[in-house]
Amino acid sequence: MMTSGTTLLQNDDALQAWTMKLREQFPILNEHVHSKRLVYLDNAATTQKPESVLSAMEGYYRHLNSNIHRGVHFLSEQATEAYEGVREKLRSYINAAATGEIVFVRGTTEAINLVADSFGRAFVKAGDEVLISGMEHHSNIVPWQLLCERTGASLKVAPIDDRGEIIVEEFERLLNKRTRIVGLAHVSNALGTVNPVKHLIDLAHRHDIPVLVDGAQAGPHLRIDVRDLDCDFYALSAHKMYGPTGIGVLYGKQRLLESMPPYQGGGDMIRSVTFEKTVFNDLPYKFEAGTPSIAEGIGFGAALDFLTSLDWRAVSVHEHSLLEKASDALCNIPGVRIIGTAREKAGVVSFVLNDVHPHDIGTILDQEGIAVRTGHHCAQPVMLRYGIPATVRASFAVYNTKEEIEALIRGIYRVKEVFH
Ligand code: 7TS
Repeated sequence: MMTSGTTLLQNDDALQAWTMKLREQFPILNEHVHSKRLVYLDNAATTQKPESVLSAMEGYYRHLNSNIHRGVHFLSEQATEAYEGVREKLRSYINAAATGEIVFVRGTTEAINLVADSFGRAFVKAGDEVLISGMEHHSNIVPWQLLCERTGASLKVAPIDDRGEIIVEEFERLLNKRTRIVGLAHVSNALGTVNPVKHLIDLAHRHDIPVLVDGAQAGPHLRIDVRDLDCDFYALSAHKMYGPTGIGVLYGKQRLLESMPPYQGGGDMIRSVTFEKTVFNDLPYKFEAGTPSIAEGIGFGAALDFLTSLDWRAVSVHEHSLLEKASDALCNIPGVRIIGTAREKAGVVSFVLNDVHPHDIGTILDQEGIAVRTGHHCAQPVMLRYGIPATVRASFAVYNTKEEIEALIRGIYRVKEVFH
């Protein structure tokens, strides 16, 4: 990890050694599937976890297990300190201004539902508009549809072009005085497109419209700086960032979070309760009702330490080289069509092969020990846009190797043998 990205760029052996060292931290990568060494290329669904995350979670249950924010006893104080320490780590990792802007949630899905519900109740009414893009995950579509149904607002969609890029002029055209909020993926899970979110946020802000960025797929591949982006909300899932399931974060600008009503009621989110009146707690606790996922929070902290330990120039060089190698090799296979050819991509290559159903491809690859995702990837409107029912999606993480890409390509030739 001491090797600089520039050295890696020039030296294939150094890159290989760097990756091998990283792989040692992930015990599951030694597993065998159908008697073949596991080739895990389903990282956009969830990444694998390093030893440090596993032991942080186990350590909590073995040595610290207790509820947080309520006990004066030793374990509770220690657990509270550990959990709140992660909030500060997150604040620093995404460069938020204050820990009050870091709301722990179950994941990206809950983060978006929280904003759609709470911001929606405060600011969205009949006749208003919510603007999203044509490449969103269902998590960044359905909560807004529910809001629109509830309020009589309408959902507008900025279209994407054949490459899988948002048509910026169309996006700009759809911003108007009725638009209350914009929701955009930073990176598409179905196409791999990296959206120019900073520019799109700037365009929305010219109309004073707040923007929520769905960062689920950006978290593992990009360094996120919420103040540089100037986004109003940013949503992340720990499990896509080498951390556990069941925990994620909603970043929100303090001014906005303060103006929004609570999402759920219960313990921890109150200052005082009588039957007549409840006074809510300060940020971020106002949005955190009930006992949270404590072990998972602590595991998220270990995942952030892992991410912070990486040389991000090297991550970028390595992941781009995997993506390029996979895309080039797939393009050279007769009958393969890559879905999503944006100029800026991260971590994902989606494709179809003649009229072979992606599920059949996935099943044959599985027999070779290769894990990919097949289907609509919870992005059915993207499939509709390209006139296909599904794709095969290979998605990469820092620990993947070029040998694994070669295994994938051999697997696709095996599929061709079976079907022709
Ligand atoms: N947004 C995007 C862009 C995603 O890729 C996903 C999950 C979500 C939101 C929801 O995240 P969650 O952690 O709350 O479930 N995407 C995928 C995927 O591509 N395959 O499995 C899950």
